Amino acid sequence: MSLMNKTPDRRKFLDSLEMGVSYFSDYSTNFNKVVTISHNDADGISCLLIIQNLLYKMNLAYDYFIYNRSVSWKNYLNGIFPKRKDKKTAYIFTDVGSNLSELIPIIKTRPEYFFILDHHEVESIITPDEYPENLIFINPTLYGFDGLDHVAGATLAYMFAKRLKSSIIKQGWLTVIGIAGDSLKSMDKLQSFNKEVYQELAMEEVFIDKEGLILFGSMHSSIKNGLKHSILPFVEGFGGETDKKIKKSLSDSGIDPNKKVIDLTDHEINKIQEITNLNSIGNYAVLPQKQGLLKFAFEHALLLNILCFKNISAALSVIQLKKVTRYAKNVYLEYVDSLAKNLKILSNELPKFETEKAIFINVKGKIPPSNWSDTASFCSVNELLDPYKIIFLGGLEKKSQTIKLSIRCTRKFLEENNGRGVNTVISGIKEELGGTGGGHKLAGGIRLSRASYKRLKQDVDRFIEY
Ligand SMILES: [Mn+2]
Repeated sequence: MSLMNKTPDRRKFLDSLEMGVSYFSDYSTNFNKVVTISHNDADGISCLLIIQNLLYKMNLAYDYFIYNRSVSWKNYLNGIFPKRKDKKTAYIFTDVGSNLSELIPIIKTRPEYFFILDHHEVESIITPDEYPENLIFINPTLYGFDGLDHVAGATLAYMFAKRLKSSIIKQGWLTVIGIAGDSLKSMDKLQSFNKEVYQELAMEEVFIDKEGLILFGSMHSSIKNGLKHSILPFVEGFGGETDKKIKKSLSDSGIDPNKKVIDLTDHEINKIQEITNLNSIGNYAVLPQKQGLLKFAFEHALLLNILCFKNISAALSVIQLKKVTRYAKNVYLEYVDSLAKNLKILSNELPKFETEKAIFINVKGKIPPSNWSDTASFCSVNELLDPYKIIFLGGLEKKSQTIKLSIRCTRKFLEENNGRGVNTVISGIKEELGGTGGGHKLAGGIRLSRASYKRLKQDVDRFIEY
């Protein structure tokens, strides 16, 4: 079953949103406390702050937790629920909570109300008329919207909050961070609710929408660093190269290597396009109340995503700061520097095993395992390899003696394969070859024994075509 070809039903989705909003509004006078549970990424943290601002405006006491999906919902919530059941507490889940086959059995046994605002595809065959009465489930993917292209978690949280307190518009910059973090494209390419909310917030001047050369990952920096550290697009021939080489190319074309990316003139941009084959003019969001790296929505979101894995409390603090800390900035620079270098390695020197539908890349010893997943993701969004093939990137993991693979495909691949994406392929592999793993349409991962890996390589097209 593919939701991709379904035309979104806007009316039905908005009805369900309004219904959820009026439930929350009606019951809120009975709530002593509202607990938000959100996802550990930029979008999730943006959602959390939007909801906390809402609860503050509604004079409701609040608390929060971050869920990183490393344990089951049952184990996670057991650690959160108080011993004494309290009807007067409500729970709001944002950017998580669509795993209904796990959640509904838990929610059924609880006296509290649960509001779930999520944009991930629903993992359950339970139909809405079977939801327990204390669950209010708002998810645009149920009505044919695409959770990646049409509506970010923060867009949904904002639409919910704005209907309860319209002054939440002032915190709309949080929504822009969520959108930038989840959509991985320039802002002129937004669609549906993401686009509508983005335009509304630009009109309200809570952020500034600008057009220019897109070098995401390094919009805050000089053109020299921009070409070197841009991860979207990755600039072949410049990304991950030495300063000396980049400076020379720029100087030879009469461009000051130290000029800021955002200050480049049209003439200079043209020159850069000539020497790089870059074709990335687009729109980006600037947050005027912030400074340096944090001024730029994509870079701000990327920093949050990096910190969510390294140091979650630093992520929660950075989003509330005007200026980036030295610690966070160093973490960020180290990240984009190594990611750009990895993308360079990937786009030229590595041996690949290719079939009609798949590309296997063994990066063991070339790229550290902690970077495999992000390298695979940005390899895919940048289409560094054939976009009509699935990428299997990984190698032997020493401690487990298993083959660990990050698996990615592009939108183009999905269109060619009737919406059969990474998660479907992983399910098929697990069924026949064993192993552990999972994912969504565009991204996922699996661990296999060496013998299974060998069989997978021989038979991969069959798993993909089914
Ligand atoms: Mn999200």
